[in-house]
Amino acid sequence: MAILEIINSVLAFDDEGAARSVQGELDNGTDAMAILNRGLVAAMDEVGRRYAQGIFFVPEMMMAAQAMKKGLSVLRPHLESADTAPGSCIVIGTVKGDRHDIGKNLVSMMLECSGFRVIDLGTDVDAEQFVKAAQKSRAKLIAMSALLSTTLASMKAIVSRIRTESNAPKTIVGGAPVTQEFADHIGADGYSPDAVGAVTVARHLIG
Ligand code: B1M
Repeated sequence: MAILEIINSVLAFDDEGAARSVQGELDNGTDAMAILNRGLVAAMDEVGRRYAQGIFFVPEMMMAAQAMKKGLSVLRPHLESADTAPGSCIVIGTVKGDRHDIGKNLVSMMLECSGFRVIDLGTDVDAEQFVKAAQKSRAKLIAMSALLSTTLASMKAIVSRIRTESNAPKTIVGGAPVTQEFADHIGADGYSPDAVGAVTVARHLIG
């Protein structure tokens, strides 16, 4: 079962195996989103479980992330769809203090694949960097990701700062510890628990 091979390759930190098994599953005709969610994302969930249980440590998380990215690079062209082309600009980044970028990259990729122009500021991005990039590109939406409960405070501060701008761009937030309740609490305009939903919310806010 090739989906299982994808999961096992990521858990074995096998970059080439991850790429090969993703390609194998594509060749079998499996839908790219199913490969993403049931294969690569499921593997990272298991990595998180093993880290929480003390079976994996930071080096193992990094090696697994590397293998996931390799698999994602094979999948990426197959996730592209030109069904809509809103063309609006979105600035995206992982908030200050946070170096996790896999989920943010997925969101970025899905937005791009849906026709948005995306400016990706990477990780550890502070409020001024978001604001300047949005001004320069005339972005209508700023998208923020956070994976650590400790960086939720950064997200709150960044949303507050953006809201002080005249003609402030809209904001969308997400990431494992982020909830709709938290998004409402900090005054974000949108929230999605996953990358596909982020596209729907972005379309609703600025499409
Ligand atoms: Co770290 N890490 N990590 N980590 N890491 C977590 C997040 C953790 C939950 C693991 C655990 O304890 N079980 C835990 C956080 C606990 C907490 O705060 N609640 C944790 C920790 C503690 C840490 C360190 C502090 C460990 C240490 O050093 N002692 C450290 C922090 C470093 C820092 O950021 N300053 C750290 C470091 C790392 C690595 C560098 C080793 C590596 C990151 C590599 C990289 O990103 N390039 C890493 C990894 C890989 C993980 C886990 C295992 C996997 C994260 C991931 O990529 N998931 C993670 C455990 C887990 O989440 N299961 C863990 C796959 C990805 C597709 O999912 O990012 O959730 P996710 O994105 C989803 C949704 O959340 C959503 O869409 C995506 C998919 O649909 N989404 C959005 C994300 N952003 C969105 C934005 C949106 C909308 C939706 O709108 C804008």
